[in-house]
Amino acid sequence: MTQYTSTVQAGSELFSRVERIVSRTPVADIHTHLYDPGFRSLLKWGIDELLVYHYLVSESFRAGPWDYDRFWASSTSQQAEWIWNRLFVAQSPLSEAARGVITTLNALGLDPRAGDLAALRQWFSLRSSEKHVEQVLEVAGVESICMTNSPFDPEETVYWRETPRRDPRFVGALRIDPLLLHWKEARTTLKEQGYDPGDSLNDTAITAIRRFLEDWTRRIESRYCMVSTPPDFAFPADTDSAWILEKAVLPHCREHGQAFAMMMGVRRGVNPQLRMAGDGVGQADLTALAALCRGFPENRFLVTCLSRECQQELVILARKFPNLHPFGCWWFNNTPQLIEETTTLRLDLLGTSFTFQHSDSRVLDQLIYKWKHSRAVLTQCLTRAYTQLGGAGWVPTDIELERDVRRLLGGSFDEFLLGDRAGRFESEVSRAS
Ligand code: RAT
Ligand code: ZN
Repeated sequence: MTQYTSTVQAGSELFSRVERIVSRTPVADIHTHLYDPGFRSLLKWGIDELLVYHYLVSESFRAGPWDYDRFWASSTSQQAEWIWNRLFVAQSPLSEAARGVITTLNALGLDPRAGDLAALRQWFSLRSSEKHVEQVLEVAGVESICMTNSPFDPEETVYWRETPRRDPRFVGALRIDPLLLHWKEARTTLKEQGYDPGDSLNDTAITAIRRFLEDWTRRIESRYCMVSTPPDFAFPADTDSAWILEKAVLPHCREHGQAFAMMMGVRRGVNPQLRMAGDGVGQADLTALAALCRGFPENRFLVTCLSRECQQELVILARKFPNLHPFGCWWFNNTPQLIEETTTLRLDLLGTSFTFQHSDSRVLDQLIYKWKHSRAVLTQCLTRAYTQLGGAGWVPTDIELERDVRRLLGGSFDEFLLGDRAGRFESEVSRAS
């Protein structure tokens, strides 16, 4: 009985220590759709952008009669108004994405219940984007942000041609979905950009693809190369995708020190009428991932899975392959319940050798809620884990807590990308002796 009481007391003291450290440790957000402010209108922020987030678009279509065509023909501010009325006026904003808007507004000092949408719009309209970026990063506790940079997106490539002034906190990451998933379309883009791959997928094409990847990797100073894959993605396989991956992408990654990120299990266009909001989920075949990790030990794979059913298999594969690094609770997994489940599983089986979360923010202000909500769950998961460790006879110091939290919020990712885990271990051992 005495022991039980003291464990509970230690637990609440521990909770406060963990909470303090988790809340003040800066985050490296390793996957977002945000842009460096130098890309001007590509960086989205403000109340209307928050409201037309595609997670909320799909929810708003559930809240009453719908007319897809009318919605898409409307302006952003009309769409925002429609979503506001449906999800925030006609009902309580209980879903994760709707609650996120409330968390964000409150953290910015705005009362979402006090005024109407017009008052919120007025507040945002008086801000400069520079000041807003500073405030949001400060409030969110985010120190660096990986973008998603697609050489296949004409809106984005225009900016790269201008060599924009770069903010070092916004880091490049090369996104290559069309190259691996839609070779015929990708071939046209390569050709237009002066990398003629010819008509068949042969050595000439591979040389052109590698030049294309090399140039873009340099231009955007890419931190890693990434793709999202459908549930039926297979490797090895007699497909264009498997061929390009093996002959061009993986050698490119090895040669240029790029990890290869795979976001597995997205079923695009389940309801095309919803456009970007119409994507769904399917269970990925992780035997493909195992084959990649086994067959290409010199490549490093950063992986997140969209279906809940894949999470345990991913973690177990990571135990088998040091060249595999699980990251984040992606998209439909970014809910408190699933973050808690996934993170507990990862802590139990991997310690701190994974990246706890990425925000996937598309609107700058979302950094605030995504990280506030995720940090709350991390605090719970870690408190439980350290309480169990305490029960085994190991009470962590603040320095140890800080080290572990830093690793989960970006440190492990850095180590994985640098591949310096062995080096660090050796230097730590020699320092200690
Ligand atoms: O979470 C999202 O916003 C999705 O639409 C996707 O962008 C996904 O994160 C992806 O990068 O494919
Ligand atoms: Zn994304």
